[in-house]
Amino acid sequence: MFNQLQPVPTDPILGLMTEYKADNNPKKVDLSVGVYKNEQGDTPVLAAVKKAEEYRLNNEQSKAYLGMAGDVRFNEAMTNLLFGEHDVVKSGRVKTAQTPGGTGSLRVAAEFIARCNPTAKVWVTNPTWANHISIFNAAGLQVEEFPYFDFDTMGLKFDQTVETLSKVPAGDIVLLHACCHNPSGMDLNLEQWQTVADIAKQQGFTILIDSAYQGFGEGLNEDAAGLRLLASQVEEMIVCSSCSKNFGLYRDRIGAISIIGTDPAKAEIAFSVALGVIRAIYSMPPAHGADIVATILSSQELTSLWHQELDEMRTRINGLRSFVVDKFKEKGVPGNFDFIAKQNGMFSFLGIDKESIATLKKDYSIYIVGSSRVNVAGVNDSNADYLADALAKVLNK
Ligand code: PLP
Ligand code: TYF
Repeated sequence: MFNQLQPVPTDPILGLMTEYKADNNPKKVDLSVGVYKNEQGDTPVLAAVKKAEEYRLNNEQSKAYLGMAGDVRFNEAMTNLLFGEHDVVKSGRVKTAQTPGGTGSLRVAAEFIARCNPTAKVWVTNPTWANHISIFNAAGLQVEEFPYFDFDTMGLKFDQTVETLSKVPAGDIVLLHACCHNPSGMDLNLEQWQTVADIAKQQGFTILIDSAYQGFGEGLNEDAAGLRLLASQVEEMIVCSSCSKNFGLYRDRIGAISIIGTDPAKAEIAFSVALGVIRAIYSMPPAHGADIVATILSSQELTSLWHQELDEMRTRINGLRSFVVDKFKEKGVPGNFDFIAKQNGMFSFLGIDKESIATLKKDYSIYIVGSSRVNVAGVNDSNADYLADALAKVLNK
């Protein structure tokens, strides 16, 4: 039965992560996978997380099953983190379930959408996180792209975004990144979010928001402003969120799916369908990550420690963005990279060709995703000169 199988290529980003680990060059630089790194190039466990884990170790009462929706304290805390004091929360129109990571949340959303409308098309930004396409295809849904990032200007092509979205029919899904767009770093401004809301109301399609970097762009509330604006204006919406980056809980696999319905009763029905999906995939999520997040968010002391640590990560990334632009200028890297300082989150495209990316890996052990996406957080004081010199040499050839 297995003999007719063909090998599946590894995820190109995670493949690079493995290659980087195996590289013995002491000068190696990892700008590939989207994991935050500090000045030392490490991804340490946050202090707030360590404290919450200590508390858990001493106070955990039971390992009995959690239930399909997961940890109710976590679900409430995540709802508040995403929506704040929003009408959809006060009116009981939003229901949240804990999921295994943002990926698990997207997978549940995909199956949920397939149950709502098996012929729904899912419209994603061109480009988007490659896993989006695999996840929706895996649920049997067709994925279509709408124009988003413009490699000529390294900005948005919003006119074309509007043109395409204006033709998307009711019954289809439009997937937007809440903030820190992966892979381009280009986000919508509030005026553009409003335009999307107007088109969604006019056309009747359903919005799905992927919020994987809340707090990494401008701040926790600022990064949720777009999704909150939409939630005020549309009747139904899905939000998939992840605690991998902002709580640094990557391998603990913790995220959430939030479903907004037209009224509390409809939200409850939709939620029951999502729980049915969860039951048939993994029955219920693992407890650890949710307990850590819930413990942090229910303690003033731990919340303020977490805010400090999140601010530190965001400030470092934003500082690095200008630092990299200046460093590239100083070292004579050909081209104008000013756009990097204007983008959000960990990622930007360098806009360099595939051959140069391959040379950077082969000759300099500098790891960049094939699309030219770099994780800015991989840069630090010790590798910036090496990186900029290598880029100048390779690109000036
Ligand atoms: N969505 C986007 C845009 C991402 O970049 C990621 C990255 O990891 C995820 C979702 C999924 O995150 P998780 O690791 O929580 O599954
Ligand atoms: O885009 C990234 O680098 C992160 C991490 O299959 C990631 O989102 C990459 C690939 C993948 C899972 C996570």
